[in-house]
Amino acid sequence: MVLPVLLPLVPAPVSVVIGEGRMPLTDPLRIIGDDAASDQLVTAIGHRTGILPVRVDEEPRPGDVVVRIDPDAAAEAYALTVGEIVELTGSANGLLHGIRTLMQLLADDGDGRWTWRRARIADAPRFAYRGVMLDVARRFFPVDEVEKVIDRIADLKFNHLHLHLSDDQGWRIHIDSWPLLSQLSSTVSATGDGRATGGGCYSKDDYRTIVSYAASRGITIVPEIDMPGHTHAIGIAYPELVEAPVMNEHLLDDAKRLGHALPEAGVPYTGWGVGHSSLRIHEKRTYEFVRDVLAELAELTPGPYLHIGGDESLGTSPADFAYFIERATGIVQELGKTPVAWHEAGAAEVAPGTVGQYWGLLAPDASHAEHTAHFVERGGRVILSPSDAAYLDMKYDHDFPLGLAWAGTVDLHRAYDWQPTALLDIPADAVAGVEAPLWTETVESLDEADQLMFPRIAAIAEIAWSTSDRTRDWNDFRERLAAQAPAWRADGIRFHPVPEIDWSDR
Ligand code: TNX
Repeated sequence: MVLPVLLPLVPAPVSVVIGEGRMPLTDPLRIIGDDAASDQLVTAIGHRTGILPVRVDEEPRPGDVVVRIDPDAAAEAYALTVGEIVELTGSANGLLHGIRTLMQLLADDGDGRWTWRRARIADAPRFAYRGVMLDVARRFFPVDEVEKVIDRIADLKFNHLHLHLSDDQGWRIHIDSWPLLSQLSSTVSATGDGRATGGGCYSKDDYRTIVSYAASRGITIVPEIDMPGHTHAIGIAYPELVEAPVMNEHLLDDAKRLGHALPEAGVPYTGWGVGHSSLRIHEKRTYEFVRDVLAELAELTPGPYLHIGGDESLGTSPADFAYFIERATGIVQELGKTPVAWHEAGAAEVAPGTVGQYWGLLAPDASHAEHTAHFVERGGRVILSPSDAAYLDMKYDHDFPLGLAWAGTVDLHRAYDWQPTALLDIPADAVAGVEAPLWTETVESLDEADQLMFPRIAAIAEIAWSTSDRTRDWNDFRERLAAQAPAWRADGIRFHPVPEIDWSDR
């Protein structure tokens, strides 16, 4: 099904009735209703148009915007009518989504004249989990940049931000009970050519700031401590927790080709190799560490999830890996949180209800599919991050200067054209949702992150939010997406102007 006339909305809403003509924004523009949502709408309109709306508490009159909580609305649902008045109702988070839709209905008619496109919209998400992952371990993003990423993804109706807080190259969150991590394990970030730059680490207050900023935008933070592999940085502060690096062929080849240094115990690592590090699986102290770290993170994190990593643990034997994963997911559960782990962890008897994150290909390798399905057998659900479609760090094409290409190149069409419930042989209701990870080995700035994220992140947003697989339409999406360019430019988003889209100037 293709919408008969297009409204420039991304992700596409569940139902749209397009009205006749446009309604001019009044001056002053009056906003009546719910505080949290109205305040954000005031800021957004002011920023975009230069018209600063006023909040009033009066009976609505033509031209006003009315924003009201509907106690009966489903979790993230909203209804929006742009007629003689603009009327938005929904759940608390539904109102936030409605505001973003309303902002996409703003049209610049030239000469400083702003109008609303008239429409009646009813909307709610397809998947409850719609995520983006930011790798702050390879390249540290300070709080203000994380907030900008939160704004960007909230505008596309994502509701989870997964922070990859630790990896071989750095540890990015202060832990009171293991204080050397923030002092010694966070001193460098990797750069695009494997050199080191200044690193960084979130204090607990920084992290709380991120959590509450995200919450005010309807976004839940999912913290990840990657274990038992990807743990080289831990060994810089606490050598007794980590085995000596074990080289693998791929790492050696890459290091040679790229001119990167090899991992060396106790020395910060800035290469891109994976699979060389492992926690010491049979030391009692390892589990004191895991418990302390996860307990402090659980205490800081109001959201339900703690991600324990579990990917690419090539330096850990399969038996040790399985033993570790069982214990670590069990610890998360004892702390009252839901464990999340990359799909390899499905080789183990994960704690019941553990969520698996699939990062294999669109054509799944049999063992990846099997490991992922095991989470479902254990009563958990699955987050889909197919690397050859949803990975934001894959190059658009081989000439693109940023990103990697180990999963192939991912142009916009490829990011858009896949079907979450057809990917693995698991029941449709076992799919919790979709997540687009941005790994940052090649990323040195927010501008560079933008170029990799945008516009592909909008394709993933639509897959996660909009209707069923059948009703998605590429050409329709292309037109709606083209219309986002002016707002993205106004927000300072350095999107990559992919040739598949005829980008709009206005
Ligand atoms: C694989 S995907 C990784 C990361 C790398 C990424 C680069 C996954 C769970 N692990 O360690 O950063 O490839 O694309």
